[in-house]
Amino acid sequence: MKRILVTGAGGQIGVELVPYLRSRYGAENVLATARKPLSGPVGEGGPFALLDVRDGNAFAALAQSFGADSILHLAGVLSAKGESDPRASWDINVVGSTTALEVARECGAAFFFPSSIAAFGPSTPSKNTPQDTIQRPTTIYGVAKVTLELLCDYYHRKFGLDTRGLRFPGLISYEALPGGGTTDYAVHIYYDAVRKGRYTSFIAAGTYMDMMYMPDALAAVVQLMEADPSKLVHRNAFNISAMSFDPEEIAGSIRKFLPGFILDYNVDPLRQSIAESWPDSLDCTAAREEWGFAPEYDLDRMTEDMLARVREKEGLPPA
Ligand code: AKB
Repeated sequence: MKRILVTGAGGQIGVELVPYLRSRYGAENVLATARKPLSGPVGEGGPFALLDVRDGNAFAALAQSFGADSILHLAGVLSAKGESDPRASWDINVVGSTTALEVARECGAAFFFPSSIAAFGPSTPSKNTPQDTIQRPTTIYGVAKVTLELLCDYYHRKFGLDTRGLRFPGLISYEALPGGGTTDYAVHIYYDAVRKGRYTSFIAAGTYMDMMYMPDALAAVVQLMEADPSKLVHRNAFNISAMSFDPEEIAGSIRKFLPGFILDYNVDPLRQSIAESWPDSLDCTAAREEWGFAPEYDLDRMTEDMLARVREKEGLPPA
């Protein structure tokens, strides 16, 4: 990657990925785009442009004038939010993404997109979910992710486009809050632990989902994009995960650092049913073998860092 265009730069991943890329590839070589103006490191730390990803002409003109050799297409609507307006979710997640694929084809740019554990459904084997398996998701978000995975395969086979993707698990981070996802509880729990010493979970005890700390996710994107293309068998998206836990286990990890922490439940039926339709744990062998995926954070190491970072953000002294 030398000239990188990032869409959806104001989202949970974008606000961290853009500065990470700028520190590696040079600020001037990473063009951040979003639908709304952004302040801070993303909007002000390097080139920035307004872009609605559904506007193919504007998108192509921007990619061409910047000389993009890589398009990292992050713009999207998350799982739970998608269910409140499936049509709008489709519009952004599929129409916007097919536009992004076409722009990448016109520019001869490599194309990255974040797929998700949402690309699986209730008929997928839920434990140690294989890389290649049944994908019949029940959310509009998941249907869009499968569509994009298939399109990435198609564009690679038909046009030789350099497509690469990651099936992200729940991502835990402290720079920007996720919005409208099912795994969001695993971020909120840290904020409430620091602010109130307690958290009410909208996901039930015993519900396992794959998760990963943001520094590992950022490293994975760069590692995959820099991987030797001849080693990549999968051009749709790779299973990746660093840990799998339920609300009780993350609470247990928090109690190692905040012994009085209290967890109770007020389960949200929509997000609970989505969570139950997703895998409990992914098999990441293909990612390890094809491009060397190796996350560094386990649950306790992540918890220690998250609690410290959230305290800092809240203006509290170190514990
Ligand atoms: C969501 O919960 O919607 C996302 C995801 C797993 O794709 N975090």
